[in-house]
Amino acid sequence: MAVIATAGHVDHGKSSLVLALTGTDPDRLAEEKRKGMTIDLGFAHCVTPNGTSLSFVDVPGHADFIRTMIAGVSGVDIAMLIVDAHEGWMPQTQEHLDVLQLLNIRTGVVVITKSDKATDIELRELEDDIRERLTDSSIHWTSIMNTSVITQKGVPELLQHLSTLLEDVEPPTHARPTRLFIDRVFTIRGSGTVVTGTLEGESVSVGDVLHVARTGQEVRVREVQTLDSSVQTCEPRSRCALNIVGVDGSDLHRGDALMQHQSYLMTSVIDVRFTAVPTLKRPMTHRGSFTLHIGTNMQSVTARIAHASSIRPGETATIRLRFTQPLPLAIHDHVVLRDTGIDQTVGGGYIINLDPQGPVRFAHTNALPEDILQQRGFLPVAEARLLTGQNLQPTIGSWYALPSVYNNTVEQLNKRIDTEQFITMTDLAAYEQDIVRTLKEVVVHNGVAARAEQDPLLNHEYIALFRQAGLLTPDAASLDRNIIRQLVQRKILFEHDNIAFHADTLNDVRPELHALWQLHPEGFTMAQLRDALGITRKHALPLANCLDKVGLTKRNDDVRLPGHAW
Ligand SMILES: Nc1nc2c(ncn2[C@@H]2O[C@H](COP(=O)(O)OP(=O)(O)OP(=O)(O)O)[C@@H](O)[C@H]2O)c(=O)[nH]1
Ligand SMILES: [Mg+2]
Repeated sequence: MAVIATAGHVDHGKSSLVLALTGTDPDRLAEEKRKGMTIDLGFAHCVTPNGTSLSFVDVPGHADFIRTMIAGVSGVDIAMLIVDAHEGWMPQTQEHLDVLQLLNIRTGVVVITKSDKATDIELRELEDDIRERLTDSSIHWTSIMNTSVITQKGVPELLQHLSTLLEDVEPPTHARPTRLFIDRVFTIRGSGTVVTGTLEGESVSVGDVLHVARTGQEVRVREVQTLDSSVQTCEPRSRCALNIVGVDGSDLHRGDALMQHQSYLMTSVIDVRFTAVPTLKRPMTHRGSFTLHIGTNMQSVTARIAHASSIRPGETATIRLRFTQPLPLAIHDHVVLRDTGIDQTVGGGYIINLDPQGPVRFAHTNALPEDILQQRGFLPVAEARLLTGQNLQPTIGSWYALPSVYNNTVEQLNKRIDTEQFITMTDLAAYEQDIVRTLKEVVVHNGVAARAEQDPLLNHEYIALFRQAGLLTPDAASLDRNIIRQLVQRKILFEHDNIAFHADTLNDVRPELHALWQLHPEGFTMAQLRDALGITRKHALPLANCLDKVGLTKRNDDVRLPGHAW
């Protein structure tokens, strides 16, 4: 069930129209009643004579509350652009139209209100003016209707028209998991926390477990309401109130989001295919105090233009936006950018890359999965899915790579094993380890990969001996020096002062090293290493030297710092 949002200049009759349509005054705050002006979002719903349920979000028209307006219309399907018959098209009519278009709202109806205050000729002139202004609009404007809440003229017709529009609403082009950008939070005594918003993605049911995106807190849905009634399940793209357990109401606010666990990528850097609004007074540059609006969230951002120094009004380009608080995002999410310095909506568009890699001058101009994945080589398949929004299948193990990237790596590993004759597994990245096991005739034995027919040295008992010994390694001087030397040459063993360690043993102490640096960020001493591992000084010194050799540590006077292998 789609949601309908109002839009339009202050005092043009948005709230009065919602009241006339639904019987509910969306201005519920005392301050709103006193000032005769909408300050915060209002909500109302009704059932039309033919049985269709209509759900409205009423937004404020005053320029000071534009940020609230943007939060209110995000996620809705249908807009009612409201124009006062007497005042006609005004600045916020234009800015609200810009916002609706940037957020990719597909369908709308224009409503001329207060028709009781204008003559038929004036109304026709205004209709012509509006039609002209909307000629290039990206929104499908189905009708321009005249109403008056004084005479009730046009109100039943508008209700009828909205219900037919609802039937034609198309599902969103890009499927999403459940996400609820919160627009209201309140606490009901005895029931706990209630959050409301326009639901995206999939439905939410009683008993579902969701996560607060910002904090990762888990919440359980105790009750679901839509249109003021308790229901078992709330369908996407409708207004949704959730009574949730597991988080205090005071810990949540507008702009927070609930989502299914790890179903969106949390990021604070995005590339956006951005279009500057045609009414912008001068070209947009990266200089400006920008606020980014996504869903009901808004934050300060810095903007970098990818392939130019400025964007002229009406022009489209790729920009990179950085903000502070990571958000749960997907490609094709729509965003709006305002410059709070000049107090104007400068433009907006859709996300084409999340957490983009590399310098901004290499940013893409589209959201093609191949482009997104190309720069990333191998990555966990779960992450590849979040980045592209596609249900990709793993290439190897739990990894995903584009076929070209995968084939390249296979070729390189084959070459390497042919020239070096064997590869110590701990020298390889996790995805390479998975690939090596699949290479033709390659066997992995004692942590060493080699072609099956090869070198008996790789099966030498010393390898298993050192591997099993771990840190309590035997004195290499008492063993066959010739074999030890060859194993050291092949980087299966690492040796210092006749004490040798298997490569795997060195890698196995990663957690302890990590813990040591947590305690001693300035670097740990030999004594601290010895105590942490419970070994003798005789072993600690060679161990530290071998750790230096594999790059897990690096020496700095008397202490060890993280090496290049991290
Ligand atoms: N004559 C006449 N007055 C109307 C009509 N509709 C609204 N008004 C008056 O216009 C004024 C503003 O109406 P609102 O509904 O508060 O306007 P709004 O667009 O919601 O205003 P904001 O929310 O502050 O942007 C009120 O005094 C209404 O009584 C109408 O059809 N005819
Ligand atoms: Mg209002």
